[in-house]
Amino acid sequence: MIAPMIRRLTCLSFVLAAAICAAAAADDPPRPLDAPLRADLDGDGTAETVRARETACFGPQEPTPPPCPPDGLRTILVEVTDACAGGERVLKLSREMEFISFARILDTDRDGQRRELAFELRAGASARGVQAKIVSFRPGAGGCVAVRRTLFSYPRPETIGRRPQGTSFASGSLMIKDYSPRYQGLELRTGETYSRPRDPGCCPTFGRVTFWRFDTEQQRYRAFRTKLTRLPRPS
Ligand SMILES: [Ca+2]
Ligand SMILES: [Ca+2]
Repeated sequence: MIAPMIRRLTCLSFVLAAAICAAAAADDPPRPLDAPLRADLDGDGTAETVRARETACFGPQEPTPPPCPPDGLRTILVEVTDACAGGERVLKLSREMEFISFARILDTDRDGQRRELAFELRAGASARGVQAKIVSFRPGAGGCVAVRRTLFSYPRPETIGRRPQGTSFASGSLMIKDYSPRYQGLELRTGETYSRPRDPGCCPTFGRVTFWRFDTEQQRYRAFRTKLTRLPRPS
């Protein structure tokens, strides 16, 4: 009498768990670039496509070629495609990474045209690997989209702050917002951490936050505020 009841309860909890899992999967918000972005990035009157291209899928077995299952681990890169010159031009814009934190088309250079592509990708078990960029475009040969300039690339020696002596860059991130009323348009915020050789992986010793504004005369980002702090030790 007890055993069938336990069995029924067990089955019921499996059914509930499956239902909850299915509901959770259905409710998962779409990831950035699950749907490609379309915009006239080079200003030639026709739209280009910004997409994430899967390069490999990782499961319990050997890596498999894409398409990857929707909730699985994968490597991806960001590219822009343009139907032009009787074919398709593909511009690869990032390294192979594992997650996309954001991909947005913005007017970051304040010329009144929303045509710059900003994105951030991450990689690694704790997503410590980072590559972020803001790219502007122009029409290139054969009417195909080409990179005009990379307006910001992170992390690079010129975009990470001065490291405290004896430390190395641990991780960082880029955010874009109208942070400062002193400057027109959008500003950037980079936040990064620096580790000492004996810091545990969880806990770098220092952090730095830097804000950047776009200098329209020089056509480049300039840091206008930066602050280094010593991070609290884990208890
Ligand atoms: Ca175009
Ligand atoms: Ca613009």
